[in-house]
Amino acid sequence: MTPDRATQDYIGASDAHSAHNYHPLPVVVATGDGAWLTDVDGRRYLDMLAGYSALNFGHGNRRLVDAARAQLERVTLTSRAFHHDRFADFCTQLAELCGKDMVLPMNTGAEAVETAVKTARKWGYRVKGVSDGRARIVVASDNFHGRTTTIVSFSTDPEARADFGPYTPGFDIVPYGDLDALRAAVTDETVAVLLEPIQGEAGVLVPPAGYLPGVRELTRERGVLFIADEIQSGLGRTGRTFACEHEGVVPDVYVLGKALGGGVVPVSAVVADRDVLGVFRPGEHGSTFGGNPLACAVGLEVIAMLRGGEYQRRATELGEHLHAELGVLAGTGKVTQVRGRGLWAGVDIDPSYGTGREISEKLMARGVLVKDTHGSTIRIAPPLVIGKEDLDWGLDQLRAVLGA
Ligand code: IF1
Repeated sequence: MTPDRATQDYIGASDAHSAHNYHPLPVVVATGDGAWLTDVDGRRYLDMLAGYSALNFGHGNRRLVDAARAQLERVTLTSRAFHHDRFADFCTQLAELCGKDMVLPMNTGAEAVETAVKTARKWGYRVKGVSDGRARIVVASDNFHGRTTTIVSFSTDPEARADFGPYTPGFDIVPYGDLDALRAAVTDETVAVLLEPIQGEAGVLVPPAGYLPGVRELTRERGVLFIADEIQSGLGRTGRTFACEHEGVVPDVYVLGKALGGGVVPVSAVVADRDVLGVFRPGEHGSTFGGNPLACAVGLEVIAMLRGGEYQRRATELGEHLHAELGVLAGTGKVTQVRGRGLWAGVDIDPSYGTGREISEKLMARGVLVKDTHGSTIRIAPPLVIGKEDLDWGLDQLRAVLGA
């Protein structure tokens, strides 16, 4: 595929003076509206990635843009040195959405995961009574929790981890979905189990039924915090507010990000009860931007939208349709496996059709944007506002690429 002039110029300019820590598809987006993007050459694309679920409510969502604009005209940043008048509502309403007592707002997902790690350690020393410096956290293989030096220390992906040591100690890695392995890894010095309720980067991996309830029971028995990284799985994507809900599980700590900022600003948070988040005293943790007025205004609108349940319903209904259609493709053998929940799918393509990257490029040529992950897997996660006809059109393009 040969991108035309404007696209080529943009990509050349981008490559010249930016670090090459990404290899984006050769599309240069200029504008967005709902589930659709338009590039600098005027071509339209259906966005079936939605910023890895940061754009659950679509591009240019009217309610979110209006909330942001109104707050832009008032005040955008105070730092936490002063109070501001959107903070209390944001924390109260997010805590209520999660059924918890307290919120600690940050900005990116990785910062929220770091915050959860610090919370668990401090809770371990001050509440559980673990000896100083001994706290351990159990995590899963093939996890993705972000890119800080501590977080990549417990990654099992060489690409994410190699050459970034020395690594932060204190983490034990067990196979995802294996309750016996988890049970064997928990000791009296374990302060937390940190998991994605559905693993995103691993290929939208749903754990075996009963796993999350098993983790809940085990952590409760052993006096260990269950931290659910719902940064990607949460806030409507799977058809529920939280992916944990599908298994009737309530973790001790929710880690949220992505869609919490409505695709407008980075907003993340750790949400837990007072016996956990109450461990922090002034000066022990924070961020210049965390909980800023603009972030709170947008986050408040996101929470209000989730409270209605309409997006969760759409994710359930469209998700059933998506998975039914992908199931038919799987029947042909051109797709070897489909995983996921709600409007979220990891689709393993028969490798004879090419790598995930090659399939993504072919879809792009037909006006559909997705992102590959390991091998010949593509993930499908359109904005929850996508129309059924548009979703069907996107699936038609996938069928066409596979000659089905
Ligand atoms: C990139 C993956 C998705 C996450 C979970 C924390 C974070 C993420 C469950 C950190 C971030 C992103 C980051 C993005 C690609 C993307 C991703 F392929 F890398 F794994 F979505 F599947 N917990 N996920 O999924 O959040 O600090 O980025 O705000 O390019 O690194 P962040």
